[in-house]
Amino acid sequence: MTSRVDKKVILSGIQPTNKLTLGNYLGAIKNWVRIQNDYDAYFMAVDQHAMTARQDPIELRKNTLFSIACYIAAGIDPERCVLFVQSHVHQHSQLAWTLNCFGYMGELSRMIQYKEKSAKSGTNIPVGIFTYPLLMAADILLYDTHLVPVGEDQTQHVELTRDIAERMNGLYGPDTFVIPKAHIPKVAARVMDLLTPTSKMSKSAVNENGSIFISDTPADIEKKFKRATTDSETTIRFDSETKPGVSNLLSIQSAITSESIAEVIARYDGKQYGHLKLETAQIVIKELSPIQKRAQELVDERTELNRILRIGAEKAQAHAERTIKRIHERIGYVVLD
Ligand code: AQP
Repeated sequence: MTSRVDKKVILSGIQPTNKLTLGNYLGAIKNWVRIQNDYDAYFMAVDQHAMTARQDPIELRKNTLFSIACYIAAGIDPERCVLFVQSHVHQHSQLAWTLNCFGYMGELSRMIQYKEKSAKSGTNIPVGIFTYPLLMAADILLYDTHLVPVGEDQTQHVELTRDIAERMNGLYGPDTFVIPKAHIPKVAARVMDLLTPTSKMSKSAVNENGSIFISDTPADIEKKFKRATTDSETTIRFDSETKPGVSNLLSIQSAITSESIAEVIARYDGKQYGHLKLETAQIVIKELSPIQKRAQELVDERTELNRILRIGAEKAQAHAERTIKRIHERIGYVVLD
């Protein structure tokens, strides 16, 4: 058997900005479950990243706990992986400050997400929206991460992390930081908004009817799929350019059942959009119901969840502290034994 130390380190996280969506589940969590045994895996709820937008404190706490509970309910094994909440490991902000001193204004201003998010923030743009890629770099570098599973929209941040790590390796020695790589999953499900299928399904969508939340009731899920935008044709075929709505429903089914798109389409020979919508809803309900139920039990009961979070924080802190000591020694801080 391969031990944790022989395996490559993989790290990923989701912001608990709202309730998790079917997009987070199919695009991230389901893939984490699939790969957790192949890597030394670190999975977290990145509550400090959520802070770049205003959060209701009660909701943020609730969403953070529910996120972790969903990871476990979906199949993340806290005994095998390091499962934790970002703010439980103070070394993330500690390393982020150091990286703030090595990242350049110019490279941060080129981040597409900064341009998009600052445009939404109006005139008072929090500094965190500008500097959060450095917190993300700290998240990654703290655990000597080799691979970071990310959506296409986050690859620029992994590139930035690599640039800063290489810069510091040049200054302080080649083994100061492990240079990470973006890991684009082989089965990369990209779930689109049900009402506006040209945009990705998002936790913070303006109209919640376009997003399926893991915590939605079966009745809500069915209602949302029934209202899903399709097109004026009647044939069920895959074309994300001209038929984004229908293609999204086919992709969702394929991501859950592991059938190819062609196999899903074959089941709809001679059937109508109504069948496709209803059956997609049923497949999603069947997949999410047990996760929802187990996650809610974990949150309601809390003792087990607290135990898992405490162990996760301790394991993460132990690794993070080793990295902090190494970096502090290299850059010239006084390190106490
Ligand atoms: N619609 C999606 N399809 C596939 N994957 C998705 N992910 C998010 N939405 C989809 C994946 O979930 C992980 C973490 O996402 P995040 O919440 O940290 O950030 P995000 O990508 O900005 O997600 P949201 O839902 O759009 O967040 P908000 O609304 O808070 O800005 C990533 O792996 C991402 O690819």
